[in-house]
Amino acid sequence: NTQRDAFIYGTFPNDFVWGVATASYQIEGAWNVSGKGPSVWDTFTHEEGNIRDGNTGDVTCDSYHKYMDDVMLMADMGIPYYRFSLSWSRLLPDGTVNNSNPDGLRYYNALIDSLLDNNITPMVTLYHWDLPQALQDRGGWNNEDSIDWFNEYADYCFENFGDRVKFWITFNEPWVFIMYGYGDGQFAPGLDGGKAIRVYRVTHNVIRAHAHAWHTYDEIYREEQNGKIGITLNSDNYYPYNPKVALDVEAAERIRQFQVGWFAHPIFKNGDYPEVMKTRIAAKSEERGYPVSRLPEFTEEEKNFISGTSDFFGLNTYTSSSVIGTTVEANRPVSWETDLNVIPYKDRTWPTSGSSWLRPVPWGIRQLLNWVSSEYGNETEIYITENGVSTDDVFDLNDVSRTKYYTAYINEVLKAYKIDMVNVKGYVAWTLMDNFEWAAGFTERFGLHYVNFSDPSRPRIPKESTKTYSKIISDNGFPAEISGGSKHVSSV
Ligand code: GBH
Repeated sequence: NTQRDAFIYGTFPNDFVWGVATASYQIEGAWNVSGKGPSVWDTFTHEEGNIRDGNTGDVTCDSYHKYMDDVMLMADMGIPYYRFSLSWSRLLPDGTVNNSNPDGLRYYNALIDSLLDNNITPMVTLYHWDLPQALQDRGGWNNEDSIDWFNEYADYCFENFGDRVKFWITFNEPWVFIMYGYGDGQFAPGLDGGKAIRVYRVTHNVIRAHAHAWHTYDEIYREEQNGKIGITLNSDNYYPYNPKVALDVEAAERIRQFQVGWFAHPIFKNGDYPEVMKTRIAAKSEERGYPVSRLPEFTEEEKNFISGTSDFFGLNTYTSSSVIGTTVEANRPVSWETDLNVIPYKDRTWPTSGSSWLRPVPWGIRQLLNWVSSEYGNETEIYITENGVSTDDVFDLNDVSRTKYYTAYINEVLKAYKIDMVNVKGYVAWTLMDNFEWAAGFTERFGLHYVNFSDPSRPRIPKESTKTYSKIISDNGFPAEISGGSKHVSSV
């Protein structure tokens, strides 16, 4: 079932952060104008066969030209925070600070200023997957120099925007762009055959790049700018298929460690990978005749440098998955999956959405919040930096499934906060408007606003769910009914 405990009434703390999110490549368009350099996503979408409907982000929502419309949509909804990402190659066309693009600076300055004029607080992601192509040509995240490239770019952003931006996210979902981009090639830069070795090396660089940028902020900017900086990780709520079977319980914990712990254990704990990854990958490497473990090692100095480098835990989550444990070793080529060795299982009774991987399971977000809190300590502030649902109906203004999804999921976040005392500080909905959904192109719609991609002026129209989400925000949750007052939709 998808509903465990009954709907509850109650509100979030007064300083709870409410927002909507987008990402540069998914909304900006203007891929080659005003001095922008190409990113790996420009290259990837321009190559035939990579995107479901053959589409690209060349124009998408055209937010490069229409950002004022976006700000107005949020103002109309009463949205207090806007999470967006910066296009690295719009700011630094060849990826380096040797060549900066004044129009890129002007664009983000104008966006940030109009947000602030409308009382919307920016939350800025530095990296939402669109690496400058010029850096990919030098090996991208597989090159250790990427640690310095990212640090210089981050420094440039803190310096130019940090007077007004007080909430920074270094990386959005590193697991996704590493596994899909450098593992099997479904996402840019489209490299396959990397799941045995490359994904581990790339992660090793990305974690150090994250830590380096955090230290730069901490040492050079924090005192004057007074903001927060952290990382956003993604996970389904993985839980044991049968909670009474020890093998399943272990399998669920193992996949959480392999997906979330891979990044979070070093960053939030002791600077090092989870024990279960170290042991299993070493053993399986030896078994298959590798001279050393495929999982690289951090030096003691690096461990000290990495641990404690996130001011909050950014969490993106959309769905749940159960997992079945097994002792049979998979007889497939060595990979992250065979190192992990669990059998994922999706409950077919759950409702569907516009995306095959996404089935709404509201209680999953509460379970996952509880796991993050107990694993990384309840002093760790958690921000849900993405949560939302898609439809495959591209023109769905009366989006009942989305209205239900937000109501039910946010109510589960409220349970985590009020009943379980989880330290959850904010909730950001994905997404402000329909946009370029990566390899799915424009076939899956996650927006609170409909966008007509056939109309050159890219009009945005609010869907029904905007009203629901606006009301939750202005109520700061689900206040108890006052007699004669308005009644909340609680039928989920
Ligand atoms: C997030 O990724 C992203 O941060 C955001 O940009 C994106 O628009 C949003 O969620 C919605 O997808 O096609 O079966 O191989 C969420 C993690 C990873 C989930 C890739 C879908 C592809 C599954 N996503 N995955 S499949």
